[in-house]
Amino acid sequence: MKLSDAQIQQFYEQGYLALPEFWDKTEVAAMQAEIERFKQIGLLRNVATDGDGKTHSSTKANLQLCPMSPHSEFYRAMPFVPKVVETVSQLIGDPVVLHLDQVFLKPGLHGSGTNWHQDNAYFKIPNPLRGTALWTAVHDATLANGTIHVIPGSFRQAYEHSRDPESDHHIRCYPPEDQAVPVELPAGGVVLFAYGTAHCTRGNTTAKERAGVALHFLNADQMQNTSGFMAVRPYLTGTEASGGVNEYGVDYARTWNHVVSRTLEVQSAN
Ligand SMILES: O=C(O)CCC(=O)C(=O)O
Repeated sequence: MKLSDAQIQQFYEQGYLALPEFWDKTEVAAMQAEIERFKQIGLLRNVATDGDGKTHSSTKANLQLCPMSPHSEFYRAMPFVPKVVETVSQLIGDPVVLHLDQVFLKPGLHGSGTNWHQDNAYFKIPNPLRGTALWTAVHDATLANGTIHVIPGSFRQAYEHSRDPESDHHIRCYPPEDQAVPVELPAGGVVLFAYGTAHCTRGNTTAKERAGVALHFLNADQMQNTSGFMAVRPYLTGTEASGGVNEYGVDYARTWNHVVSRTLEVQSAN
């Protein structure tokens, strides 16, 4: 997707950019179907705790799968989609490398949020604007169901992080919450936020579940010393990019529409 100069400037100055119309209805249906399959086969893990960072909560649920790509052709293919690659490349520059993929699902009424953090507290890249998440609202993401919140401009400061007692493995920070901006999105909308941008999600107070899929990308010049969450880190632009052929033997950049159709067919047959 070609971005305007104003959109690129917004990312550089505020550290985030929302694109409410990104994925179409069929793509969103396939995302939902694949997450339903994850649920059915028990791949989503509740990372919410009772507040001691260890004992899993009996009343709250923050269901996570990280990474998704080893379990799903659909999510393996998603980062290679040309509109993803073009959008990310305009914000962090080439060569773009996929760093991580994950999903969080908040069940209705007892879905809990993911506390404030900067992704760069995990990833530690030298320039926190040269890595970005692309967070997709798999269902409509609203204030009531705890959509993502960001703190504009927060990439300029690295906040201190400590163990998050409400999660069994996350860390969190305590940024100035009065500066937080909620990003409401229709299903299929995305928000890109730099690795340095402080963000969180809130609890889901509605009866319907809500999922968010995050793909994380960095510029290859930032790769040294980054922690290795994924065994495979495909190049998405530059001379080493192959649309997925080098890593998976499939040109996902060209066959995305087939992957989407196949995903929907498999789920409707079950
Ligand atoms: O969707 C969520 O709950 C959190 C997503 C997130 O924090 C991230 O991708 O870094």
